[in-house]
Order: sequence, then C-alpha cells, then structure tokens
Amino acid sequence: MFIKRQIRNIEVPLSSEITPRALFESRRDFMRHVAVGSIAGGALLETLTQTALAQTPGAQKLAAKANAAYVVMDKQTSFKDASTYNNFYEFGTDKSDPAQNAGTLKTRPWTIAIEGEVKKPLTLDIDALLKLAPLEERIYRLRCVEGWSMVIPWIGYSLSELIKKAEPTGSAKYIEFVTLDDKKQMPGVYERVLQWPYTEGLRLDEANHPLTLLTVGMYGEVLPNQNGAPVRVVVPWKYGFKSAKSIVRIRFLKEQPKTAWNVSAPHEYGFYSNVNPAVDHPRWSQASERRIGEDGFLARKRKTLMFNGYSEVAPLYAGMDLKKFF
Ligand SMILES: Nc1nc2c(c(=O)[nH]1)N[C@H]1C(S)=C(S)[C@@H](COP(=O)(O)O)O[C@H]1N2
Ligand SMILES: [Mo]
Repeated sequence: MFIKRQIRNIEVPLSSEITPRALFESRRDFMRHVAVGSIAGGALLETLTQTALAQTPGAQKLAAKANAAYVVMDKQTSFKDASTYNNFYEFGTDKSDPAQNAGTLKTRPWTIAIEGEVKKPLTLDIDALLKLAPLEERIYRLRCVEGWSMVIPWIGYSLSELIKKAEPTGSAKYIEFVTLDDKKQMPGVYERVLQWPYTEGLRLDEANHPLTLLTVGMYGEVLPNQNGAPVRVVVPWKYGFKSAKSIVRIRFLKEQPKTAWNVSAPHEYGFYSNVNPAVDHPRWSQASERRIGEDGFLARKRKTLMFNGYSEVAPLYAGMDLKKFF
C-alpha cells in the first residue's frame, strides 16, 4: 500500500513484516538498480507537480535534472512548510521569523571566496557559481537536531565540483563555511545567541562525498532567502545545523575549525554531528523524529535512521567511536 502510493506506476513486491529500516534500504537499492528511465520519469513527474503548485510569486525558476540516484521516496514536505518553518538565527530564533524577516537579505551582487590551503584561491560570483556544474535536483531528508525532519527537493551540485576547481593542497584536511554577517540585512545578528558569523565545518573527505550538495535552489526555484539564499550546503546525513546557509567564504584548513554551535554548547553539539539515533542529546533522545506536515492528531513519530538513512557514508567513520566523536 505504502509503497504503491509512493512509487507511481511501479509495483514493488514487499511484505508487510519487513522492518521500516529494511524497507527503506530496499527502496533505495531499488532506486539505484532499476533501469533509470522509468524511475527518472517518475521523479521528474513529481518535480513538475511540485513546481506547478507554485512557490514564491515572481521567484526565478531554476531548471535542473532529477538525479535518480539521490531521490528519497518519502512524501515531500510542502513548499509552504519548508519555507515557513525555518532555523536561520540571523533572522530571529522563532521558526516563523526567517520567513518574515529575510526579505531584507540582498542576494545580488554576491561572491564566494575560496581560500586557505588551495592552489587556486578564487572569488566566484554567484552567477558563475551557478554555471560551474550542471544543476541537479535531489530529494533529501533533512533532520534537525531538535527532533523534526523534512523531505525537500533541493537544486545544486556536489560540493566536490567546486573543491576540484580550487585544487586543495596536500595539507588541506578540513573545510570551513563562513556565512554572511551583516546587521544591516540581518536583524537577528543583534542578538547574542550565537557567535557571528555563523560558521560550520566538515572534514575534507566529508565535504568531497558526492552527497554533500552545494545548494542554490529548491522546489524548482532559486532558494528563498529564509532557506539560505543564494547559496548554502546541505549535508543530509548530519543534523541540520551543519548545513550552513548564505555562505560567503569557504576556507581550506589544516586543523579542525571551530563551529558556531560547538562554541556555544560544546557538550551538546559536536563537530561531527552525524544523525545517530543511538547517541542522545544531553537533554533529549534522538531515537525518533516528527515529520513536519504530519503532525496531526494521529501522527506517529518516525524512527530516526543511522546517518539519517544515508548508510553509504559509514566508511567515512570506520573505526571511529561515534559516541566520542558525536
Ligand atoms: N547561517 C545559518 N545557517 C543555518 C542556520 C542558522 O541559524 N544560520 N540554522 C541551521 C539549522 S539548525 C537547520 S535545521 C537548517 C534549516 O534549514 P531549512 O530552514 O532550509 O530547513 O539550517 C541550518 N543552517
Ligand atoms: Mo536544526
């Protein structure tokens, strides 16, 4: 039933006693191994439907090819929920603040500086960045550390495409994302809730993992300001706060960078912050999550999956104690 509803026109033989986890895995494998044609067609159909539902009036459309290898078949979160229930503290700490206040963000002109341990430091204009590699649509789960999740059709390309251009030196081991810090455009920056600018970081191999998406759009359009326009990252196997919004600088480093949430509460937010149902937040469990848009009277909580279901990243952490490196 469930499967039939999710994957149009395709019958998937699965018995009802399969665990959600196994179900999830088999669906992903299914996506990868079945002839791309029909699946990509299905994904495209979904895209067109979503796009037709129209998003921000007057927003610029962004053409992107659905990448069938990166499509979560869960029901998509509505554009309305994804663009009105946000964390973007530079525009306020309430979930509704970013949608209300981010209108003041100016996304043109915009440049991204690439610097540090690279052979080719460069400053890229946002419009050049948009053309650096073909834009893809990928439907990812996003799991916030607070215990809710969404399923969003993002548009972008693997961050590795940009990293390739910068040619990191042999000593580059980490990457730091520095985001816009401008009181004139961002009313939340007057509050001392976090250190500004908001910064985040990844190990270079995490940054180079094909799943790590340099993101410029969603739901067929350029990113709404409140979702991190004009450019952000989405790292789907990590808690949402690792996915830094409105990036102005990417630094390649020898040492692990400080990150905004780790600085504010080091015992609560580690550098890695991989989604991990077995490692509780000191103040709450991370074993389950609430899918935004499914919070009706009878809505059940979903089990949170290791690495948010993106099990292909497991080799990045081989031999590491993920309780210690949380
Ligand atoms: N610059 C910046 N990036 C940020 C944040 C922020 O406050 N500032 N919040 C993070 C958190 S906690 C989450 S859950 C995601 C939310 O992304 P979304 O609003 O597009 O769903 O953005 C992340 N990126
Ligand atoms: Mo979050």
